[in-house]
Amino acid sequence: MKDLYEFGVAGLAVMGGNLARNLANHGFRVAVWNRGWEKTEALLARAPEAGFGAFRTPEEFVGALARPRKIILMVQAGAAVDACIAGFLPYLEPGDIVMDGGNSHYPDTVRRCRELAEKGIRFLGVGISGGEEGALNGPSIMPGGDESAWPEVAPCLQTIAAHVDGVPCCDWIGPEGAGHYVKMVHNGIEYADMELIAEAYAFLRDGLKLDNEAMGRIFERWNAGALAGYLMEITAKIFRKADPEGTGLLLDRILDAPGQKGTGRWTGVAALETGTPAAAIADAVFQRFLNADVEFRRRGGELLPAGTVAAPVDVESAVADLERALYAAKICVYAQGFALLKAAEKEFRWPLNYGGIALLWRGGCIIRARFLNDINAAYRRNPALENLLFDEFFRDELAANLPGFRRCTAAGALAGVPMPAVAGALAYYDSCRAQRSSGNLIQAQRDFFGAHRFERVDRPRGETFHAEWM
Ligand code: NBP
Repeated sequence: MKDLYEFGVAGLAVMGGNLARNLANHGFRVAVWNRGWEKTEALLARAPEAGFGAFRTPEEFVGALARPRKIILMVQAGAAVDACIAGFLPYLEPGDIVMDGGNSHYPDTVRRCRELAEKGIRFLGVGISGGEEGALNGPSIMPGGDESAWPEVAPCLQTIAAHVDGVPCCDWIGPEGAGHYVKMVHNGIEYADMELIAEAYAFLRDGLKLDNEAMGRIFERWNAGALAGYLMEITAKIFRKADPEGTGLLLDRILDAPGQKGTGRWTGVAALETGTPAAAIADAVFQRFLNADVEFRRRGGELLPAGTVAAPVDVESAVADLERALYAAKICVYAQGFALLKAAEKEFRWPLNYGGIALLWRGGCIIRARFLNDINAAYRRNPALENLLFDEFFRDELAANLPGFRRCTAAGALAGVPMPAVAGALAYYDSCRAQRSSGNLIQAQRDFFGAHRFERVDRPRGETFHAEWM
């Protein structure tokens, strides 16, 4: 029994290898397995001090673990997860715990939870954020699934997670796919956060014609204020990085064709499926698609006139407005992200601790930012908060920044700088405060062409009418 390993890591690419090292660095006895032997060999060479037990077959690997076995899969999302589970199943016993630490789509996690529960295996979908650096030094960890397994894996996961103010960035999220759902929303917010920053860069570069040096200084300054966070910090550093080929700033040599791996798209789909307005997140995804098509934009640049409107610009006040716009838009983006979390409560009956989730995202992950403390405080003030925008602190913050938010959005439009996430966030804000929206006209049109009926403002809700429009 003494020689058995406490924890098994399956899948030893960048994330799995580093997570295994993180576990070993914290004194856990770790067994490792990878489908092919090369990655195992590379890991053993990279971290000989870790004392890993390395195994070539699922049978040897599972057999080397203390019961109930605790295995975390760190393989590519999708078929690889099912293949690993199928490979381990013959050797697992009821009560064993299998965790999927990859970026799995939450409906797959729901399915796996149910399938494995039938076999007595406790399955957890564990969202992990922070990339390879986070996996090694402390990621943000979002576990969900079979809650009976949580007390058994919590000491380990909370130890290896990032810590902020002594609090681990890892706590129980909820049943079935809740952990992976929350990780997905994290990634959706990450897309929107990155898009907002990229739009600010476009405005500074193309609208205000600032050079890289000046932009670097601006991002450094912003990172010392309310916008402080990892993405601002790395952006400021990007403006200082020279091209190793000696042509100037590396950023200027990078093709403007952004990639994506799909979690932002899943968030957009979840927003549509749950009927949750999260346009800034969806816009960030669409913008990556549009920007990735370099040739299309090149043709568009030749064919489409700019029609920009010259307006007098005071650079200093334009930059100040941009900071206000960025902050206010960020509040709107997070309001949309947290609305998506709330939707999961309604859609899947997963009760989520919103304030607690904000705390998990303060360290280890990509969206870590000072601002998350304010979100946590908002949900502590009112755990049933209907929308983040309605919180008193954020209402005041928005009120203070709104004129700059509006001026900046208008300035971007006049200068022909595409800022869909900033503009969409402002439209979201205004839509949330519209006591009389334009939805009456939509209802009239629907009734006109399709006899879809409408409610009247002067009759009780639920009573519907049809008009003879012709
Ligand atoms: P990858 O996503 O690149 O996956 C490579 C691993 O999957 C290798 O160990 C590979 O084994 C294994 N694998 C594949 Br592919 N098919 C398999 C199969 N049928 N059976 C067993 N193993 C299989 O690795 P990663 O970048 O380390 O990411 C791991 C997970 O963590 C992913 O879900 C990813 O989305 C998530 N994640 C990644 C990051 C990041 O920054 N990279 C951040 C957060 C989350 P092989 O060596 O035999 O081919």
